[in-house]
Amino acid sequence: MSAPKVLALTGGVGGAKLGLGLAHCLPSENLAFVVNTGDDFEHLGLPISPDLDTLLYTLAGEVHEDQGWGRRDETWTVLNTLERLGGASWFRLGDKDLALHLRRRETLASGARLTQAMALLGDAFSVPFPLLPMSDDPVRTVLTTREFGRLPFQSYFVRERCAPTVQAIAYEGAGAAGLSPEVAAALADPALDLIVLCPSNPYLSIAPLLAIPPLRKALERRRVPAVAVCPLVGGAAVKGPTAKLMDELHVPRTPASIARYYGGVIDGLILDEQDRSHADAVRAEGVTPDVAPTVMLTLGDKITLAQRTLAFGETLRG
Ligand code: FO1
Repeated sequence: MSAPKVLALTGGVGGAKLGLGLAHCLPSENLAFVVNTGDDFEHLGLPISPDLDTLLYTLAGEVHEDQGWGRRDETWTVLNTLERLGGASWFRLGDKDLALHLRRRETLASGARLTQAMALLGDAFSVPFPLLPMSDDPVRTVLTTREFGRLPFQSYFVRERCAPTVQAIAYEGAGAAGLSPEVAAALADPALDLIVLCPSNPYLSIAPLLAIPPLRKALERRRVPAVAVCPLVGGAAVKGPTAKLMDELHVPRTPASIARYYGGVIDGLILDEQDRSHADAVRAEGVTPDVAPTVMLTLGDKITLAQRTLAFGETLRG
């Protein structure tokens, strides 16, 4: 049987882990990524795209394994010097990472779109898979919090360490954002077999994609199965604020809530083995459940989950 052609929607560290697993299972022409840019912002005069870079560094084998973001073997001369000069150091950009940001800024300043800038960086890191920003138009995730009122994403996530209580989330600019030619082509590809929603934070990493009207519409009108991997294990998130956010948004921390949230854009949801007892509740949401080990600690775990995801997609294709 030939390898399926897969489009993976992703953002954040959990998404990149499954992305790496998929990259080990599929040839380069059979896998493309559409990546959240709601976390993007400008800092120190540089355009920052954390989820694109996390995926780039992960697929290139350059990611800092413990953090899940940034580069391994990083050095911090510029940031430490900047701090001594009274500059902002709360958002940690290492020396090597800064070089990438300078290159991206230079490329964008020459008139390139973000998609083209990422293609150039992907080539530079020998990553053969397209890493497509969800849009070339700016979309910014903004949280309304009890303590601070309106907080841009990175101020909430990094500066305040996700501590503020979230009352609402907005994806500013999403309503007016268009599809790049590259994302439009990937969604309309007649050879496509499967769409995968990676185990990213649904509210922070996947929702910005779904808030872009033509992207949501294309997913709703899909002609191939779409499978999500549940980011919860036993009612907790493997990493990050998913469970805390669900509490604050008064959503039960269950796989059925994730199935409901993704209603209309997925056909199947992979639950962790610990959550086997939730399968019927997921089915009641009109989504087919499957059960697999979803905690990805080793490369082997990532590849195994990717294989299970592809096999589940194959089952749903019938
Ligand atoms: N995350 C942190 O927790 N602290 C940081 O200082 C930080 C810096 C940073 C720099 C570049 C980059 O690409 C990512 C960075 N991240 C940092 C991660 C990032 O904020 C989050 O992983 C995502 O935005 C959430 O998906």
